[in-house]
Amino acid sequence: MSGTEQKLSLYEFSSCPFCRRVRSFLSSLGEDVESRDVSQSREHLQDLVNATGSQRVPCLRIEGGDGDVRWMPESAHIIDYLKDHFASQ
Ligand SMILES: N[C@@H](CCC(=O)N[C@@H](CS)C(=O)NCC(=O)O)C(=O)O
Repeated sequence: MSGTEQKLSLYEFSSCPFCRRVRSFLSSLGEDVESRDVSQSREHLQDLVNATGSQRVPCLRIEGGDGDVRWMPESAHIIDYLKDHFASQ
């Protein structure tokens, strides 16, 4: 990821079509965002549930340079965010 102070992680699992949509969009941008597969890691799943109150994926975790953390569910919202975020670089 270039030119940003934000650290992005995508909570997802491979057979989820909404997750695949986000992944595919990231690929089209040529961006490499850390994947946190909730079907492979109990810790990632627990972090997601603790933060959002739900197991629903995809969910984008956005950590700002100041350590502030936001959690963004909904594939359409994530894609809009990625468009804005990467288009501005
Ligand atoms: N409208 C959501 C749908 C996401 C969704 O339904 N994800 C499924 C997996 S494909 C899920 O996490 N289901 C478990 C749950 O909702 O707790 C989006 O576009 O992101």
